[in-house]
Amino acid sequence: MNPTTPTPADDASQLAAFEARIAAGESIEPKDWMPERYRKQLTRMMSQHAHSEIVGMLPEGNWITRAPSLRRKLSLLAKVQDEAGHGLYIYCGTETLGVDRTELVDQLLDGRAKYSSIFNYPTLTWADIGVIGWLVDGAAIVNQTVLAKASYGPYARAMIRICKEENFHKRQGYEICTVLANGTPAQREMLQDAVNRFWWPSLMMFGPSDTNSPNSAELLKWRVKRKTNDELRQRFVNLTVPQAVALRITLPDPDLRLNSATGDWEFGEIDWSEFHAVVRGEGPCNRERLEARRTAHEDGAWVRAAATAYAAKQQGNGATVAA
Ligand code: FAQ
Repeated sequence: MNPTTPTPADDASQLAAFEARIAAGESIEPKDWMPERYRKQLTRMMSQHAHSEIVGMLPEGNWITRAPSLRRKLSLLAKVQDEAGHGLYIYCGTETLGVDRTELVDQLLDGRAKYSSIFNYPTLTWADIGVIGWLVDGAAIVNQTVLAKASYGPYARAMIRICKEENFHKRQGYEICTVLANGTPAQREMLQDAVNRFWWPSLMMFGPSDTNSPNSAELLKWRVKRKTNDELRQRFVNLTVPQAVALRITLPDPDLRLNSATGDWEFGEIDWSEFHAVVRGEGPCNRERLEARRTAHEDGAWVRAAATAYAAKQQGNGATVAA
């Protein structure tokens, strides 16, 4: 046997030591030993997350040229730019697991990779921009605040930084909603329509119900996830209902009611057939989103070529390549 090949006994003891570290709340770092499944699960989840941030620029990017004032345009530009930064940051984190970013981007562009279902819905009015900040960033914060305690160090640290920016995004979105809610009847109507369209897709961001979530058990065992999909979804609903009440906006769910015994806002059944259709690529904008990413990738080829040539030239000169 090759002396570097771990024996089954080595594997078992390495696995036990790894799981003891997780149980003790230690952070796993890139050079630490980790089971192949842990590496695979993290690569899957982190790359999907990075793709979501990048594709997530498109629905809001659609409104940059049509923002109703210079102030709104500046903050929307900054927000969309932040999402690009989050995507690149998480791609870097994924690379610490030994995978090449080019391969991850290829998986996105040829349709093999998943990204969040929410970004396959269109942004039809300016109110959608407020509602995305309020609900979509709001949901992302609920999910990512918990991921900031994930067992994999680079991912957890990325989440801490990203959540700070997402909080700002949520506030700018909610502020847009507040202005519309206190505006003309037409503005209130536009806001209500946006909430009607984005409420259920926002709940779907948390993934399938716990009884139908094949990855959860492993991710919870290894403390990548610290809460289940349904627990986070419920937390989001509990936090959001009072915010809708403050806006005097109706959430489009006749079954929504407070359970005074548990303190939870109980909600109606999610349309899982819609969720699965969007994840399969059959949502209203899946095709358009991928097409936009492919075009952007092709248009950016000269930038990648120039950066590579510049790096090679600097190395040839013995100079340090700028990060
Ligand atoms: N859309 O077994 P589970 C943002 C897939 S960032 C599409 O429960 P898991 C910031 C799932 O991948 C939003 N696919 O999976 C922003 C799996 O497929 P696979 C993204 C979904 O991993 C704001 C299958 O279903 N955030 O919004 C979705 O345990 C504004 C079975 O599901 C993250 O990625 C979905 N909604 O739990 C940007 C956070 N849900 O790979 C711009 C990190 C599930 O087995 C503007 N990720 N699937 O073929 C997570 O927390 C988890 O991965 C979940 C899914 C909770 C998303």
